[in-house]
Amino acid sequence: MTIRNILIHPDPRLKKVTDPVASVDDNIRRLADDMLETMYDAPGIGLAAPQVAQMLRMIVMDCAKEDDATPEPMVLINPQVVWSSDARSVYDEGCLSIPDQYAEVERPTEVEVEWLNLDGKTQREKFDGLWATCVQHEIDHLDGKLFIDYLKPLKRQMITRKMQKLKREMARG
Ligand code: K1U
Ligand code: ZN
Repeated sequence: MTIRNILIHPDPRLKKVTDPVASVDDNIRRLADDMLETMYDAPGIGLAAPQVAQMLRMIVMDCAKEDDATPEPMVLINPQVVWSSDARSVYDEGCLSIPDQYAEVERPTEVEVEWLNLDGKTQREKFDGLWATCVQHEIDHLDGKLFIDYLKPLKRQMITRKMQKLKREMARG
């Protein structure tokens, strides 16, 4: 397993709509292992393939809360929201591609999602709480959408400028 480099906003790859996974093979299973390791190392509760420069519809998540909780890693290939609740909830979201920046985003409280698992079998599950927020945030990544796209333009610009500065500093080493 390898810890992959996480792209930092702004990056054109984070704005692209990604391609469906054509077949669930060993390359995809290796990528899933690497994405989970990268997510746990960051640390984060989710990660989408384009964040590690793989332009595929694939996400990983583990929103098991407490520090000593049993890990609940999930890999979702070609995930699709098939139902959303009318009820909406607000969560102070972060993003591994926008480090140290948080903002309130409103999304459906519950969603039902269909996806392929690592055996290529179709799965369907209803998510609520942090899992629902996270799965919607990750599926947005597959459509080139970031949580800052839900914010007012001025706030979005402010965060983008901070990230441009951070990337200049990182490049200087
Ligand atoms: O997609 C990502 O960039 C990962 C992101 C997922 C996410 C966080 C909050 C709301 C929705 C989606 C993160 O994991 S940011 C880091 C984070 O939230 C966290 C890190 C360590 C412990 C607990 C949370
Ligand atoms: Zn993110």
